[in-house]
Parts: sequence; C-alpha cells; structure tokens
Amino acid sequence: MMNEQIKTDEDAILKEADGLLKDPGKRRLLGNVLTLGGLSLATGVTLEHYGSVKKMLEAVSRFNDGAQALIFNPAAMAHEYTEADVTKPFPFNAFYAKSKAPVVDPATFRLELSGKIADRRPWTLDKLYGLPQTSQITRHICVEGWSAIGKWGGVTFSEFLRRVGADTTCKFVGFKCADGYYTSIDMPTALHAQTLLTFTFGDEILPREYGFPMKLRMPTKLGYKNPKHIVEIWVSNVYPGGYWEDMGYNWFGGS
Ligand SMILES: Nc1nc2c(c(=O)[nH]1)N[C@H]1C(S)=C(S)[C@@H](COP(=O)(O)O)O[C@H]1N2
Ligand SMILES: [Mo]
Repeated sequence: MMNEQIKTDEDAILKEADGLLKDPGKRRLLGNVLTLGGLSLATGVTLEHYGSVKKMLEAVSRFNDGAQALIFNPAAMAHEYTEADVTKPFPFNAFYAKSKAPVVDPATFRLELSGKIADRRPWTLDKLYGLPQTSQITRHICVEGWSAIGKWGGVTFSEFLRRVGADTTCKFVGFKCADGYYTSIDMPTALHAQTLLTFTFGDEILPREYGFPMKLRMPTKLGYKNPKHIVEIWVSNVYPGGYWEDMGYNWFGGS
C-alpha cells in the first residue's frame, strides 16, 4: 500500500515536472531541489500533503544538503519491482550522444582504488565478477523529467567496501568514470543495503552505453548520482563534488 502510494506520487510528480522542466529558469531550480519520490520515501511526506508538485518542490527546496543528510534514513528501502515492470527499451542518458559512450577493453581494464582504503590493489573484471552477486529491479529517476525501471546485478557495495578495507568513518565515496564524468556520495548511502556496484543489466553484461564495465546503482538517489563506466573509486573526508553537482545540482540528490 505504502509502496503503491510512492509509485503513484512519483508518476504524478514526473508528469508535472516534465511540464515545469520546459522552462529553463524553473529547470535550474529543479536541478537544485528536485528529490522526487526519494524524499517522500525517506520522510513519508507524499504529494497528498501538498496538493501539487509545485508546492511540494517549494517545500523540498527548503532542505539543503545537510538537512537532507540528517533525515536520510539508512533503513528506508526503495520499492523493488518485478520483471514485468521493466522498461523496454530503457532510456539512455549522458552528457553526450549514445554513439560517444566510452569503449573500455575488458581484458586490460583495472578498477583503481585510492584514498582511505587499506587494500588499494587494482581489480580485474574477472575478480569483480567472482564476488557474491545479487540483483535488484528498481526505478531510476532522472531530473530531466523521466524515470524507468531496470534490473541491475552486482555486488552489494558495502560488501565491496568491507573487502577492500575502506575507512567507512570517512564522509565521502567518490567515482571517476571512463568518459570524464565524476560524482560522489555520502557514506551512509554507500553503505545502504540497496546500493550495488553493478556489472549486469537485464541479466547480461552491462552494455557499453549503459555503463560498461560497471555502474553504481542506488535506487535512493537521482540518476546523475549513479555513475556509469566507473574506473576509479576513492574514499575521503574532503568534499569531492561531481560533474553536475559542480554546476549547481543538489549534492545529496536523493532520499
Ligand atoms: N559516466 C557517466 N555516468 C552517468 C552519466 C554520464 O553522463 N556519464 N549520466 C548520469 C545521468 S544524468 C543519468 S540519468 C544516468 C543515465 O543512465 P542510463 O543511460 O542507464 O539511463 O546516468 C548517470 N551516470
Ligand atoms: Mo539524469
């Protein structure tokens, strides 16, 4: 029932957001404040309380990153869907056209680790594929006004961080990508049970344009916080920002 409520709210929010997003001024505002279903998921505050998306967004805009982090509930779980709900074809999005997605050679690829991590030895793809794998069907929400449901599979990120001896008392986990993209997340989200370092999409090796060789998948965060084509992961207490975040998008970007 609760999950149905969230789904309906997300759908309604996205529909109205789509209209608002056509106005560049409002779009900039939305970039800063839009946390959609994620925020209602954490707070239990749904669209019903506000009557309109505009009013809800105004309320949401009063939250800054710090306030969002404070209300983030590590135990709140995003809704999981069934195979029948999966969106086909799944939309592609990046700061460039699909044909420009980076080409990564699986044979020579190494995932680099840096910062406050005890074992910083690089990882081959085979070694990563050998980690305990799980999968999840969740909704990806993009601030540009669309959402889609997909199935991603990989290792629970907290398990990966534990294995490499990441200092989980640090504030941030950062990501560098093969296409020059970068982003960073808060440690509580990195350790969230639904945060996965994924290698598959729809039960197949992650296709090139959807993030090969790996994508960090967080159903509690907006699309731009979910890095594709990850080539380096680092842990730090120094505020790291991100590609869109450095242009003014909200850093917390989620529930
Ligand atoms: N490396 C990289 N990761 C990225 C992006 C990007 O441009 N480069 N775009 C982000 C945005 S804004 C979205 S909505 C999703 C899109 O993922 P998809 O192509 O699987 O739909 O990837 C996110 N991660
Ligand atoms: Mo996005």
